Amino acid sequence: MTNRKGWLLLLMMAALLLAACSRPELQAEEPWARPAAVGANSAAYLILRNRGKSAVTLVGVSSSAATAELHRTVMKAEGVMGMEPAGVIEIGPGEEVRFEPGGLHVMLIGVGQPLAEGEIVEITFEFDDGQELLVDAVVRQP
Ligand SMILES: [Cu+2]
Repeated sequence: MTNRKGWLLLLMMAALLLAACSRPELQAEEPWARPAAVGANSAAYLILRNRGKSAVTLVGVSSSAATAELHRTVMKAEGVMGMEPAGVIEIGPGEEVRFEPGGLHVMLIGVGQPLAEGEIVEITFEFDDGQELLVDAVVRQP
């Protein structure tokens, strides 16, 4: 192999690595968010499916619409529902994690502008390796 071919190969590998930074192995299915008035809370839901060959670890979430947190709805006491931070969420290869009413959700705390049906809420999922996944959630009734 000539030196020039070696450099070309290196450049191509660097380009491939850059392309991998957007989490192509993750599929976001049916992302949606609840309508909300200004200052009120909303929540977003979706299914995150890992089509890759290794586990990914979700560590946080952010949104341009509101302060965002990963939450889990839990039974606090007999018949009393509450919610708590979901912590770190691992998605194994071939597995899916469902964010759905009554379970995991992306809490949107104090939306900056009204979320009306049909609008789009941008949500960024953050992973432990520094990569991110941007998802557009459609505002609709449950
Ligand atoms: Cu919540």
